[in-house]
Amino acid sequence: MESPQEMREDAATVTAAGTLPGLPSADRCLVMGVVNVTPDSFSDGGQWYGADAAITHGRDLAAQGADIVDVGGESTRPGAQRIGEEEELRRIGPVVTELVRAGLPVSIDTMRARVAEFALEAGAQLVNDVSGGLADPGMSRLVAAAGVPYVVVHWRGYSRDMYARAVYADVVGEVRDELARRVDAVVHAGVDPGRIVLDPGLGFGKRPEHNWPLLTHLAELGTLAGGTFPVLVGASRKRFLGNLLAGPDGTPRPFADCDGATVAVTALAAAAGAWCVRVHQVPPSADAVRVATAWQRAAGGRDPDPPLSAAGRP
Ligand code: PMM
Repeated sequence: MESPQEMREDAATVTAAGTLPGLPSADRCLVMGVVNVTPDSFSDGGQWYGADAAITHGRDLAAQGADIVDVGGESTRPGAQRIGEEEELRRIGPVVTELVRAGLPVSIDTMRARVAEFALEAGAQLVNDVSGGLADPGMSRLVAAAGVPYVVVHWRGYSRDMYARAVYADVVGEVRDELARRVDAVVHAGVDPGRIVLDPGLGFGKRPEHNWPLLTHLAELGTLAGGTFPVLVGASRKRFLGNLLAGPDGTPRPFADCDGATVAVTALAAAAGAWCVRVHQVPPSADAVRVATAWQRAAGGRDPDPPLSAAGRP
């Protein structure tokens, strides 16, 4: 049997090929559109709370160019209290079912194995676990058995008090080491390393100043013990962007006015080789990915593939 390190080296091959099973080809950075079926997410709280509104929103995001729609029923904003499993299932159930039925690649954003199981049975193609498998020991086993791609996010604990754990001497090194430990754990539980995506977990147990070095070291974060993993970046509308764009009196820019900054991060992350960006506003980030891809090709960093329009982007 291969060691986790050997398996990670195999993963490098999968990443180089650019495709994860069941998901669109990654010959460019993918765009994941966010469908928060919550009354209280910081970034779009309540806007898509009802099932009908969320389903329409998911379809709209896909029509606008989202490669994947990420459905979540539990807010992870700083200070958020957890909701019950039944409530989470009630929120995401009809939305996942209908978006899958509409033929869209659906990702389930949950820390709970039972919620992920429901979504996978309904046809979701990816599990996005902001706890990186720490919140529910059943999650890795479920993902292993299902054989689906798994986003392992860096996380140090629940949102209600996550800033208490936001203490780093070397944020890039610590996040990388902690992600490596999570990869070892989930691979040990049976997850195929070729299906793992890593995510630095911007804002999760991180203060604004911690997110910037993570963004500027994406390649380092995705390279563990000789293997390279695809990296997902979730910067959209996060508080560190609002802080960056604060007014002269120091008042942070409201989240909905941070989409320009989000697009800038998309372009930079895509040019740095991110596998996917998770965003609320799809069209400008889809455009930014096209700019970054053209930029990389002109710089010799990507194969001169056909234009994205020929690869399925509207
Ligand atoms: N951030 C949020 C929720 N889910 N998933 C991944 N993989 N990465 C993230 O950074 C991430 C996530 C919180 O943001 P939201 O409330 O705007 O959805």
